[in-house]
Amino acid sequence: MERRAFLRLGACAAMAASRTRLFAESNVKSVALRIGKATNVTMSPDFTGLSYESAQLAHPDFFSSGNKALIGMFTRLSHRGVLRLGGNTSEFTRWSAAGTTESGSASAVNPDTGQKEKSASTITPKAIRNLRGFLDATGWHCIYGLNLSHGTPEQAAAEAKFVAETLGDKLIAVQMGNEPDLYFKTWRPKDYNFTAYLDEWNRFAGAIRKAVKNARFAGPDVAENYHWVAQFAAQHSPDTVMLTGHYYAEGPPSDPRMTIEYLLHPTPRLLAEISIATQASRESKMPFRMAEGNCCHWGGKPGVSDTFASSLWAGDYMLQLAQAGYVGMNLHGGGGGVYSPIAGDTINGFTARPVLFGMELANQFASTTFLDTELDTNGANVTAYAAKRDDRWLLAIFNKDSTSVRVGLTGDSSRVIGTPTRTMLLRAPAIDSKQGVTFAEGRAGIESSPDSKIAFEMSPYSGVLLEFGS
Ligand code: BDP
Repeated sequence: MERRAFLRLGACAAMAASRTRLFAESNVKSVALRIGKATNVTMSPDFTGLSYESAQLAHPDFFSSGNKALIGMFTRLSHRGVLRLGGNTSEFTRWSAAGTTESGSASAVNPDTGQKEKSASTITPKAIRNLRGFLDATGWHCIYGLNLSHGTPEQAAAEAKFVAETLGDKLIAVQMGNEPDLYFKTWRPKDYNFTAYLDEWNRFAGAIRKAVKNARFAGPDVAENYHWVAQFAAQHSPDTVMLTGHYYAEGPPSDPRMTIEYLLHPTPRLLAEISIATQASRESKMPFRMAEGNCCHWGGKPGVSDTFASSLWAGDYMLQLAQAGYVGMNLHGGGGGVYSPIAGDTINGFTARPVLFGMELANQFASTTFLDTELDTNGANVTAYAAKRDDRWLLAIFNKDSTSVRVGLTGDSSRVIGTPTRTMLLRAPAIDSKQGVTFAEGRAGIESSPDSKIAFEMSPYSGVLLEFGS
């Protein structure tokens, strides 16, 4: 006998009462999702990543095997992620083979919002040895940023040599420079262009190749000029193993247009960047990684980047990039930054910020192969992703709309009928909640019906992960 599985997925307990009322008023948009065949896109096992300022290394106890609390946060997110070190402060770090680290400053470094030299920016061998211990303890790998704008090829080569020898196969690649496409605004002449950058890059790469056996590079780590990615890909040398670029969904925080609503709607800029990045990646056969980004640049916007909206944004954004064929992405953070996925320091401990919960949801798709989907949103702000791994089927849906939606699965959905083996809900008391965000096993009230379709209801502003199969 055929059955209809009818699931009710609530965004939160607080919404339960109003949900009934909303449904009674038929204020529910019907959304139709058709799941098709497997694509050739697999989400890489180490897709999930975090990005920190290089200046964080000036506090060697932060990324160390002794920082159990931070190791716990990283492994909760993923057992195989990528830690990218860079940011504005990587343009000021100094390698000191004999040096001692500076003291007297806080142990956690916020996302950097300026272009000035920071007081603590000396990186010593101890920091790199400790970093190796941290990577071993977490199972994570590393992309390491070198100072291109204020350093010399010789300094970069000495630092890269120690980093490569110490991190071994934990090092994916080194990068030279952070957002060099914006150098023309700061420490280079106004006419600084890709050719000038490539010239510098080649001088640094040449020195590093002499010092480091089997050196591996990634780049160009641009802020926004993705044409540089295409140019870099076309010029790449065999030891360049990855293309990189950044993405901040909105900003600056002072702009009143930068709101939760803005964050939750797709932007043409993102689609344009994805198109250039994936084309460059296909043509050069090099993977592309979004190496640094988050919801709002200049450190994030309070009331947006630190709310539940950032959870829905992060989960949806990650799966969008994975489905497009990116090899990974790193959300930027650190210390008390507004958008930091993990906030805190070695003295006060660490806490999960809303954005981390969305990342946790998306990370469930690691190593799965995406399935074709067709979504008739009926005007609702909803996105959906389906994937499979062996005999497990995953479905993630984000209702970024202020109304409830009823999702009906149609077409080739026979694989995901019946009771999900796991139902995980991404929810919070409200879209602008800073506390009370959870990504946890939820209750799904299942009703049966005589056709083989699944339908379920989602509350406004909620996410769900359904798993089917063994
Ligand atoms: C990027 C920088 C990073 C900043 C971030 C921001 O690379 O260091 O923290 O912007 O402004 O451009 O939030």
